[in-house]
Amino acid sequence: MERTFLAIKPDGVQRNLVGEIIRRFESKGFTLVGLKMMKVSRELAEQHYDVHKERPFFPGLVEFIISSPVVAMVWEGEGVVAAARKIIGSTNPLTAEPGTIRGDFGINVGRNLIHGSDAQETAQREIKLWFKDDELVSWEPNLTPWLRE
Ligand code: IDP
Ligand code: MG
Repeated sequence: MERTFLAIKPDGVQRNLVGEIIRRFESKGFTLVGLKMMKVSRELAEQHYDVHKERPFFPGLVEFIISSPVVAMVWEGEGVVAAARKIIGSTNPLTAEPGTIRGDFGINVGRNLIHGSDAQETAQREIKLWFKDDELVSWEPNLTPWLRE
């Protein structure tokens, strides 16, 4: 089953949006299979954002991610990678569609509340980077017949 990696960034945690953000993926019908609150090490932050290491915003981004706790999650469901990106909204919250997390709660690209894997291969890499196998829980929600035919 398809899985994606999501992380509520320090601004989402500090602004008390953890419940609101999780609620959106829960009520959509996706399945939570991993969840932990953590302070991110510099090494993990740098590995996670490795593709952006040459970009001018990289140092500030790493400092921000390690500045305060994040909530790391793995969600499961058919099509969850692309659907989660839609629920999150585009990178700049100022122009992100209303109804998305970033569109509803943010105004600045450096404070865009949540990370979501951008493709299935990225999701696999990020899940491995952030979670040990035994931190992920495979389970069958009783709701399944009411969510899909
Ligand atoms: P994404 O989070 O929507 O996938 P990416 O382009 O992968 O966006 O960038 C990763 C993160 O880097 C963004 O979520 C944002 O926090 C930060 N970022 C991207 N572009 C800028 C920028 O121009 N200024 C400041 N921070 C940026
Ligand atoms: Mg990205």
